[in-house]
Amino acid sequence: VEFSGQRIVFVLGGPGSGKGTQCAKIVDEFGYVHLSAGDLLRQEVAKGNERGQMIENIMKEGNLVPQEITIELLRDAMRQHKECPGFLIDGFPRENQQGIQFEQEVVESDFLLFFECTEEVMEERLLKRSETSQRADDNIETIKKRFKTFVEKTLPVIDHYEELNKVKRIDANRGVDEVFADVRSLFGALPP
Ligand code: UP5
Ligand code: MG
Repeated sequence: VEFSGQRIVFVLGGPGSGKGTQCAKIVDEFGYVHLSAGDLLRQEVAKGNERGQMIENIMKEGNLVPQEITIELLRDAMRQHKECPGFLIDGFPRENQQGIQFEQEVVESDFLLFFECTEEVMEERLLKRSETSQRADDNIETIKKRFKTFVEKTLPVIDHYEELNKVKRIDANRGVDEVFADVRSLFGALPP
């Protein structure tokens, strides 16, 4: 199998729950490779070609990009890191069908790390970031649409993996360091 021996962690949580922030800290401490599906898509947008424009329009509406694109981007990125202990697949799968196709065609996940956070807290963080960020989806209209997509499409993914006993939940409403203290214990306790 292509990625055998490497731990595969899906990292989910609503928009602004702190997925990217916590993944960066896991990278520093545990040497995992962090692949944000959203970042990979934004890199495609930056190419400025026709496909990039299509992706940009979807993201501005808070909708989901066709999974064939995301899965191909993730697989290509994973192939560049054959030696790492594991992958943090951040912001993916966004709906159940995406997880099914990824696990069939790329690799099965070991567990799903879920950053649980209230919309009130997430909205405040994203609006604060919007003062300085270049992200086209950090405006109140798109933020509301991202929340709606998360509830309708992505929460069922959490339910699905919950049924398989593969969800590890973290209370993400707290400060960065408090959240990471829990994340650190979790990763520190994983079998080698
Ligand atoms: N911050 C973080 N943690 C904090 C804490 N504990 N206390 C206080 N502040 C905290 O954090 C967000 C902001 O909050 C930052 O300013 C941070 O400093 C602060 P971040 O770590 O960036 O949170 P994250 O959960 O990563 O938020 P992000 O905005 O990236 O989440 P989204 O899920 O909305 O964005 P993503 O990039 O994953 O997806 C964007 C779009 O791409 C989607 O809407 C969708 O259109 C598309 N997409 C797909 O179609 N398919 C995919 O598979 C993936 C994405
Ligand atoms: Mg992110």
